[in-house]
Amino acid sequence: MPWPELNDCEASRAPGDRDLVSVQDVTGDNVADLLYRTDVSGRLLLRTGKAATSGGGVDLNSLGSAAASAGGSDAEYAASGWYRSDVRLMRGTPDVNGDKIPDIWALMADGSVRFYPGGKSSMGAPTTVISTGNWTYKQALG
Ligand SMILES: [Ca+2]
Ligand SMILES: [Ca+2]
Repeated sequence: MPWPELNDCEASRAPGDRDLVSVQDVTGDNVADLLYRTDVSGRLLLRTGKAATSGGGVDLNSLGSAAASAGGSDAEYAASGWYRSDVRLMRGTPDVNGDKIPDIWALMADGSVRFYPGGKSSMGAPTTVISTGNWTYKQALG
């Protein structure tokens, strides 16, 4: 899903080069974070949310721009291999493997499906759950 609305201080980026992966607490502080893909560099980036000052939950403004986030900038969550030409479809889910950190299912360009275990600051090593070629023509994931 292209995400042209995402406000960011890096104004040189063209709209539509980002895909939302998930809005869940990745870092473990019970405040939602924003995980997204940038097709500019084929990476996953993590924007950490700030707690709302009243009423609980996340301060939505902290997810609106890198500068307003808890970390003050978007952190690299996965360093490479996440171009749209690498990972055709992906779906961030709540925790699957029992460590309380959200995970990702990914449909690769070769038609395989991988499970990526999330970490608090970086993506873990994947497990291939459906082998090459089997899901080549799937149009949606999840
Ligand atoms: Ca968090
Ligand atoms: Ca997990």
